[in-house]
Amino acid sequence: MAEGLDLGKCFEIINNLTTEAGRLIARNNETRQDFVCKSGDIDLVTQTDQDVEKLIMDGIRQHYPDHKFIGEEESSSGGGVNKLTDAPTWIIDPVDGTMNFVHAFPHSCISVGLKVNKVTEIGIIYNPMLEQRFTARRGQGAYYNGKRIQTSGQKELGKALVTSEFGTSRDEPKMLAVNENFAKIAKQVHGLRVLGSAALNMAMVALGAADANYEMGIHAWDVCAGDLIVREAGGVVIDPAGGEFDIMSRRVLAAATPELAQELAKVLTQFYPQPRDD
Ligand code: LIP
Repeated sequence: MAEGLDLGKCFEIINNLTTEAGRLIARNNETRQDFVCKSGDIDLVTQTDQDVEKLIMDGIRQHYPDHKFIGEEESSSGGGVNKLTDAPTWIIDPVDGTMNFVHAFPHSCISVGLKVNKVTEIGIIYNPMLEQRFTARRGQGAYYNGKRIQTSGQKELGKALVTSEFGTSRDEPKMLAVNENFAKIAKQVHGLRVLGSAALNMAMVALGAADANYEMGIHAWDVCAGDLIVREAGGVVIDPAGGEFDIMSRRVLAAATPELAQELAKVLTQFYPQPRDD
């Protein structure tokens, strides 16, 4: 199914689709957005989330009717998360940082990754409010607005700027781990930042603007593009306990270097979100 797939053409198509979708997001971000609550009172969705996901899926289907999708809003509409197979699969968060979007706080983005044979070949993270476009193709480096980027190379936790999130659920076991980690990490690093977008947090690591990111509670669509972009910028993406990254586990740790990743993993209180995405 994937033999002979022109990944250069795929990249061009998704790049253009994210530009078109970005115009829709930026236009709708000028005012506060109406929203609906999904799994809880801080897990929001807007009509723009729905419209962007449909725009991207319809645009891809015009070229590749047999490609598969794992989209945040489609996955939340009752059918659950589609199973990831070897088929070319587009993993889409139409508006990552929907809470920011609702408040017209300009740190939201479209995050799209393409997996073929379960290997991520393309990643795009695009914040249209601030014209921040992060892109990567496997083996071809990571780029910010067309300029090659690389991680900071930071190896020491004590000198690291770390990003993480409170997340979009308030369930007690998760919040205990989140708060314990914030309290611990804040005492051991240069600084802790909460952007409100998992994908943009990872993009900051790729840019060298942050040195590490961790989060337990995210979904595959939050991290698919960021995983590739960080690695193509010379960073590492692992499980927050120090093992191999598992995109369906709802857990991620991205860092500028393996040394920093392992140092951070050693201090984190672990939380294992359920259900997984698979
Ligand atoms: C959100 C992320 C946020 C994370 C949440 C959620 P959404 O994505 O942007 O950083 O903490 O768990 O995944 O729901 O806005 O697309």
